[in-house]
Amino acid sequence: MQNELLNKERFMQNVKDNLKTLYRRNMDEANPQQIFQAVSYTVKDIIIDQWLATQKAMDEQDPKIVYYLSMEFLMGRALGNNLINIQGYKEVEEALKDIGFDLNVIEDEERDWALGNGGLGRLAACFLDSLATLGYPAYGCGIRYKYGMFRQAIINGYQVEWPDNWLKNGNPFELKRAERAKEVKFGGYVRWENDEHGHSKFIHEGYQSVLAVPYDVPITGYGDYNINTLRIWDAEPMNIFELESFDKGDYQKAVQEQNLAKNLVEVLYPNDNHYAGKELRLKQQYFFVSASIQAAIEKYKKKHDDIRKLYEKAVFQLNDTHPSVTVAELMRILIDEEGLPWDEAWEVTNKTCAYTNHTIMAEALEKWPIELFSRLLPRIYQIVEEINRRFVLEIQKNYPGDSKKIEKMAIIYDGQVKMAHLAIAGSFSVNGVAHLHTEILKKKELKDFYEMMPLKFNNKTNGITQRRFLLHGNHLLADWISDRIGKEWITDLTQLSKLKVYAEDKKAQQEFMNIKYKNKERVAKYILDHNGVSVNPRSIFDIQVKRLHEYKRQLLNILHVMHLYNVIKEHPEMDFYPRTFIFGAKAAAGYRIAKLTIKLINAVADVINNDKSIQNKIKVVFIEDYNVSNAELLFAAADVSEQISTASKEASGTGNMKFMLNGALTIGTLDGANVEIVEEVGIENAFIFGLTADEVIQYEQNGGYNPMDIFNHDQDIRKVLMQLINGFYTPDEPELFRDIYNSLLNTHSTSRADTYFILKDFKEYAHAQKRVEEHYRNQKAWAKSAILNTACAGKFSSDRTIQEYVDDIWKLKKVVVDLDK
Ligand code: 26Q
Repeated sequence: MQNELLNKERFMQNVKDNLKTLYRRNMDEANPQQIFQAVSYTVKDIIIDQWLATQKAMDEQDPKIVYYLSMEFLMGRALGNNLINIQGYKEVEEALKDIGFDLNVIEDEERDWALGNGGLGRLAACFLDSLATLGYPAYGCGIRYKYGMFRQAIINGYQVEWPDNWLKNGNPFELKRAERAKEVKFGGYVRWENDEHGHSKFIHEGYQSVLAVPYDVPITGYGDYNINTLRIWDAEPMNIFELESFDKGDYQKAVQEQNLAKNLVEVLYPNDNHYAGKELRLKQQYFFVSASIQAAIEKYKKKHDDIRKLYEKAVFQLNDTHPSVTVAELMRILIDEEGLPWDEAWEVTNKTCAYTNHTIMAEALEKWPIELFSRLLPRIYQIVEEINRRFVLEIQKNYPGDSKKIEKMAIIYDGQVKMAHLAIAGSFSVNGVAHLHTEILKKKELKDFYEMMPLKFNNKTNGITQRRFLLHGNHLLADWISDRIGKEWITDLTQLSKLKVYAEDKKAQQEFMNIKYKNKERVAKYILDHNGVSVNPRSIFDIQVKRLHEYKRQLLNILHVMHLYNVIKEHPEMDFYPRTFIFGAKAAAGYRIAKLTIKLINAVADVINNDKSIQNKIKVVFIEDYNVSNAELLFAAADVSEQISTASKEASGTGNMKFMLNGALTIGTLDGANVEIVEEVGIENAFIFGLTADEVIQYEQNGGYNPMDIFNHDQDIRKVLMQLINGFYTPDEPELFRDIYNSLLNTHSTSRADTYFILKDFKEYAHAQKRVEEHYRNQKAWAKSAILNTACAGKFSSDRTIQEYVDDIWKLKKVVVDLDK
């Protein structure tokens, strides 16, 4: 085995022992789930030693630690990833094969850890992987939701949500750390009191408490022995005994505290890029922030007595505004518990917190009503008020007499607490997640803040981990690459540029396309098993997988499919390269138009897939329950990557990078990181279309455009749009898609028509799709472009992103772990 800690015989012996201990079974009696559990415990055993060694090294070296605070960690599955990282995947695969088990099947026994919605949550997971691989000391801090992202079923074409009871079979990799529990307080009131020295002191009374109990999960890095920790918090009632003792009097409170603990971590909010001002959500935020900050300070104080130097040993990175109550919670602890005066506390806070912005969508901005915020977190609210008072003074000093600035920048305004403003005021760094996104923040969304504090602003273009999205998800391509350029790419993705010399090599092109074909066969089988639809792996696999959102424009994609279908029906003789359009998307449970779009995709799929007359030229497939695990398969099998958001709306995107890495060509707008993808691979190896971000912003400033002009003049578009309301796809319910039709053509009280410029971009999109087809017909040209996409993906490793965070923001040093110590 490559990992000297792994010995095949010993490994299998441990699996056998674990089977006995856990299930009283022998190998030949065990089912796949039991094997999964036994193998996972065996892997955990190996990891534990390295984890201990890392802890020991951290203790001795006392490094600065980054605490990555995030409401979401979309981890996917752990087993395969851990095997990859400890470099034992192939060996364990063989060992299991010897006893008649397929590792792939065993891996499928693990439920996805779906503790996140989409991009932001998956980014956090990639960052943990890179931090561990690079050897930087880090904690991921989050919530151990009992139910993660809902499981999606498609019934009669509609999305149906099922609870994700991911912990049902237990979680072999987690470790409960009851001894590290922390108390978190909600509600009540605050009063003043003088202490023995006559100093006034805050007393918080009448509150409800919950006990935050951490579960630690080991985060393996590739190859190295450094194991970091993901710490996710569960909630338990503080005073479990009080319920039984009626004489204590406060029976009511005890019941309330029980309920609070039960509800707090019950479920992940399934909104992506959309803020819903739910009280429980704010409770979740404060709950995990307070527990995490308390734990970090406790750790610091074990070794250091001067709390004013906290920033030398800790940095809190806020993953969007969701944990931005950190700023106030840290102030509370520094002032109320550590006794610092305000100014000193503020300096410490400001040197310890950093904020990442992930969106410019106005509807995603978190604003909490003062009433709710102050009732739930009375002391925290007082502190936010004081932060705001001082911040407003600062604004006035910079812009004397300019009341507009205060209106736009204040933290508390118009009855609301603006979390982004709190995060910016309290942080030393504010970053966007792709070059274009950061520029838009500086020039538009956060212009006033940028002008007042330009030095805080910086860009960190997102990245992805090649260990999961190539090495694990695409074994064939990974091996092919290693055969050509060695294995260094696994920890240095820029090495991929060495593949450029193969772009025009006939044999390499053949091999590359063959691998793609095999991966397409694998997905074709998945589709046959799950959808009962047979698709041709020789057709172009054109894939759009991401959360369903109007700005991501799945609607543009399906309207274009409807158009193609019309064209093929009208011109059956026309040459048309067969195409399989694959969609995967979850819609937030309350997002009506998004759910209707899913129904539309499925209705179109039903008609087209069953129309014999078009001779399988088009197939449309909706992948049920899109998640990290089936994503890995899909990226590996894609020819075409759909990245077609309205320019300026997608902060970065990360799926775009995963497709590119696996040799898919992008059809997309100049939005988010697409801009940088094209910079790397060359515009001739992608299909770029549509309005630019500047143009979109221009239109928006002028009140939009009139989609009716397009409707009136373009018969192709008109025909497609009429099919939304004439029962073409749903004869029993001709009006079914009326709302989609209206969203494109009618101005509403809340929004103008075609807010996302779908009709405006339609023609150019259709034309770009024609270019896709022409390019694909030339297999050599396509293979060259595909190889170049992989070869030019080096920039998009999260290793690069993390190194930039370390150099510019966190200033961390690597931990050196010596296993023999
Ligand atoms: C906020 C308040 C209440 C409930 C939910 C939310 C909420 C939850 C999730 C708001 C936003 C999100 C998720 C946002 C997100 O995933 N943004 C994406 O982040 C990626 C990583 O930076 C980018 O690549 C994507 O462009 C961006 O859309």
